[in-house]
Amino acid sequence: MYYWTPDGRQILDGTAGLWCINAGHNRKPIVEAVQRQAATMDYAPPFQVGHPVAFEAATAVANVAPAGMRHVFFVNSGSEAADTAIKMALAYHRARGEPSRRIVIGRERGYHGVNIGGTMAGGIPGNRKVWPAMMAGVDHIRATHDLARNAFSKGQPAHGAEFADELDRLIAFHDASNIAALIVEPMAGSAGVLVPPAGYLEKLAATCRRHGILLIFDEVISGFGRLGSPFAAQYFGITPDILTCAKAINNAAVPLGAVLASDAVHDAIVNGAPEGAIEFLHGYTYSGHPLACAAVLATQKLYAEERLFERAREIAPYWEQALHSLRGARHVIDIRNLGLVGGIELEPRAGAPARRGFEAHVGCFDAGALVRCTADILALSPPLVIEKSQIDQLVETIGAVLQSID
Ligand code: PXG
Repeated sequence: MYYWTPDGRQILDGTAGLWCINAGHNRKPIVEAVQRQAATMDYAPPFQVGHPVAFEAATAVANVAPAGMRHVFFVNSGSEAADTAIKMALAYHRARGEPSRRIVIGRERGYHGVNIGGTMAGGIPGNRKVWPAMMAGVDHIRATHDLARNAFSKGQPAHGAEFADELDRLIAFHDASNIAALIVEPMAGSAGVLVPPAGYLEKLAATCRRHGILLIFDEVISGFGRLGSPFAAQYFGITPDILTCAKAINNAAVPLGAVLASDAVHDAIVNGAPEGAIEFLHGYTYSGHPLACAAVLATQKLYAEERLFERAREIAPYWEQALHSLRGARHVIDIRNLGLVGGIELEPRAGAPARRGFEAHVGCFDAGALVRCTADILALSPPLVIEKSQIDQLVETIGAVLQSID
């Protein structure tokens, strides 16, 4: 649960590194699995040949995947997963004889990494403005943030299912025959912890299905227990067509991401290729890297043995109540939570947006706790092994720091 600074101070990790160390730091079974693998087989090519550890890791991921999503494509990061998912969606429509379906719809404030597809489908203006229109044909639905109606919601906010109607507007505008996919984080993380309103994701999924648009869930943050279930897809009871993940897949021990595909997506692409041809011309030198895959196996085993996803679910009510005890604290204009995720939105300082959030981040670090800040929102996502006393420490630290800054 801790980092130590070079001068020996202990820092409580309130962010699981960067939403990724779900089992806690330096877990022995994972460390040893990576060491063993490095000494057994350092590398093998993923083109034309394969190796057993990659297949075992794919099976381990498929075993916790939403029903019907048993096809796993390994990449090296969440960004590569997003771009791979987008290419997969276009390949699917082409294989089925609908090559006009090329537009990808994202959401404002969405984050899908920093490669070309993810940058364009993402909805963070600062991340896009230097590279406008690198990928033709993206559009965005609005974000669901609605402080006026939903401030201090516990869990899913009550208001805002109608934000999903934005998708109907874009379908009417572009025509469904030109739209390949909708990509969203089921719970938006990086841009400030935006929890989907009740009924919103259900509406998006139904609209996609009705119009033959693939639904891509970016579960790079929400995957592997963050919400108390293997994926957000199971938490919300909504199965996408394509799902991206990374980070906690192997406790971030070695870089790895994955794209999961439904049978329909897999079969259309693979069965649609001429006999003997390469089905999906895409892949990386390090896809299925043995060290990363060994870490997947050890991590998934640890999650199961220690029931860490259930643990997250069990401790989530305590987490919620502790976070919301900060209601009324200085500068706080909203608190939101889901699973083991928390967002604390601060009133921006007049004329200096993002400054107060950054000072809170630095103040917490000086006081022995690591919290993320994204503009004036503090984002929390502790390892799933956090104890109640550590939740108290985190919340008390934040409360004291907010009191101390202007
Ligand atoms: N999708 C989502 C939903 C993410 O959160 C990525 C894709 C990209 O993953 P890679 O592995 O390429 O970084 C992410 C990454 C933050 C923060 O401040 C979050 C991420 C990265 C950097 C900062 O919350 N998530």
